[in-house]
Amino acid sequence: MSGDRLVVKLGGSVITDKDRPETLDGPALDAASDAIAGAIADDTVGDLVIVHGGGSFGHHHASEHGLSTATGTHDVGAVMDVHGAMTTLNRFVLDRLHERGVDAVPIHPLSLAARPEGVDGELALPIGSTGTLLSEGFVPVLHGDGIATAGEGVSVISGDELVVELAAALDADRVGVCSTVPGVLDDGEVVSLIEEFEEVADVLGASDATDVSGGMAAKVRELLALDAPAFVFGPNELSGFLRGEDPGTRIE
Ligand code: IP8
Repeated sequence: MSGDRLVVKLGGSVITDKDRPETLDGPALDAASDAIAGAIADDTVGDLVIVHGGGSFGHHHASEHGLSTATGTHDVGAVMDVHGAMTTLNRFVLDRLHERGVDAVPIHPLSLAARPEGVDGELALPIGSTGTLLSEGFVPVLHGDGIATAGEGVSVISGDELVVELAAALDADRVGVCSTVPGVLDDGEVVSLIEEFEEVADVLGASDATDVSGGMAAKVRELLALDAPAFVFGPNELSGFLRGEDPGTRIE
């Protein structure tokens, strides 16, 4: 057993059909759940925290209501649309993991996190529940969500930002971002290592479907800020990452 502490993001575009509102990609979620359950059963993972993105659940509702990481709302209906869709998706993820014997427990960021100084201020994310669940042998599963934001009501927090915050606060050994692409691409080729944002600024295009939190460029920026190495890889590589391989693009 590697004993590594891992934080893994399942991209919303991986586990949902991002172009059709509130549509799960069942086979993709099954495959990701198989990879996670298999690695846990084989004892190749130490501690594991999972974060999933919004895909066609959160992003669809956030964009309908004009919500993003920079713009919030005081409309409780809008808050519930976004949060409700994300808890529905979270439930799907939990169910598939439970079916495979993974002791996954939900943590909903709307109930936990805040931006007490507004959209540009620090993220306040208490990690006592995540850390304690981890040490008690559970697999915490967080997700992109609404977040209480001073001056804005409720804005959006992306799974990527949660991954970065959790990895730093929980002293993760490795971070994995499972995306629809096999890594950060330059002219169709996977960039093997990124150490500076400027190295890849030109090749990081905008996301191709509704994404209110910034696509690949924002992901890379946030992952560069971490001490632990981060890897961006495609769905087929999830199992390898969980078993200690270094797939896709390494960001550090
Ligand atoms: O898909 C955003 O999370 P992401 C979640 O990780 C919402 O950017 C609520 C749109």
